[in-house]
Amino acid sequence: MSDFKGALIGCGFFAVNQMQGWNDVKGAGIVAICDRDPERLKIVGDQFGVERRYTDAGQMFADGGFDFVDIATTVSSHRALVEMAAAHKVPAICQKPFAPTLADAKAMVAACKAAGIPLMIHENFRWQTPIQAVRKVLDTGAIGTPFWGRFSFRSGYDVFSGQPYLSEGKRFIIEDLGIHTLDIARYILGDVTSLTARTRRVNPRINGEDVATILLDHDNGATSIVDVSYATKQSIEPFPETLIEIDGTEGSIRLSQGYELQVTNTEGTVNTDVAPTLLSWASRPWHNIQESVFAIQQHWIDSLKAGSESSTSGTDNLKTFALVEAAYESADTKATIDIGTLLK
Ligand code: NAD
Ligand code: 89V
Repeated sequence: MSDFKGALIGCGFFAVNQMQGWNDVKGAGIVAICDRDPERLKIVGDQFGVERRYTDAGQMFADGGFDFVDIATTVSSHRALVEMAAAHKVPAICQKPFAPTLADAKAMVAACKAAGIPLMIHENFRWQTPIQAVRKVLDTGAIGTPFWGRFSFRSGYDVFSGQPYLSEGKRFIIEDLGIHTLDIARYILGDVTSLTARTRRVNPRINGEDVATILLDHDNGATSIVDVSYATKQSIEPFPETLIEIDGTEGSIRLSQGYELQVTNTEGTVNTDVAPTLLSWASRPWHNIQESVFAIQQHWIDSLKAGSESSTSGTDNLKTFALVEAAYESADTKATIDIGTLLK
């Protein structure tokens, strides 16, 4: 039997990827699942052969018998469920977006700290193979010191068919997708001091913004642009690729559509294929995201074993979530937002 026993709450659209990921993770397995919708509970329970099934998370925690909980519900339930995990001293993974507000997210981090349990936000995009490849190039020093970047996700893909709730909220692309792109910008160029944003809604059938352009000032003096759109029709649909441009003092990096990585410096140009692996259970075009689900879940187990903080811990992810809050505030007020003030 696996070393670490997990319980998963929320058996919806994305949780199926997480369950597949847990099957592949070394040293862990899911022993109990919960969904308040009995139909989803049955579908996922039958597909993955999990016998312990609950419609009430409180009852599942009361029964116990697991070492960590994986919260895969939508955002409105995140705070209550993470606080429930803290009350039972059960280490927790919580899906992005962290919480409805930054104040909620701060309270969740404080509750986990007080309980002495690790909290990781399931911010998987930095774990994608092409993003890891860009990070590795920077770490070799091949392009010197980066001073400028662009992190771009422009698509016309119909995300609403799989996730209909995305068309309903007052907030859309920054909270749901831009949150990943902002996290990648932090992962690649470091923490952010201030931010300016502009948004648009192009699709008249949704409530939130579907286009955002965000200017970031990083701690190290670098400047970057995060631009995201679900209103961009192109000849070859790039979903769900994040495209990256980085300029450094000694060279440049370009991550282009089709998972092509190009590194240029005084020694010349090197092109590398950084396409993600198509896991046995994965399907295109989602395989990039699906592989990163496995990777972040393996990282969680490795971190639990080592007693080390995860890469996207609650504390770390507050700094990404603050950028989401700042982007909405900046788009509303047209002001440049100081991130340090938000994080106080
Ligand atoms: P979904 O609506 O399909 O599934 C959520 C499930 O949670 C539903 O079955 C619902 O009944 C259940 N649920 C909600 N509150 C509950 C509670 N208190 N107790 C028990 N069950 C509860 O949503 P989804 O599309 O699977 O998204 C879930 C989360 O995953 C969202 O936060 C979303 O942003 C995130 N997501 C992340 C990625 C990624 O790449 N990281 C991709 C897609 C979705
Ligand atoms: O991350 C998400 O929640 C998804 C997707 C990757 C499609 O944007 O909505």
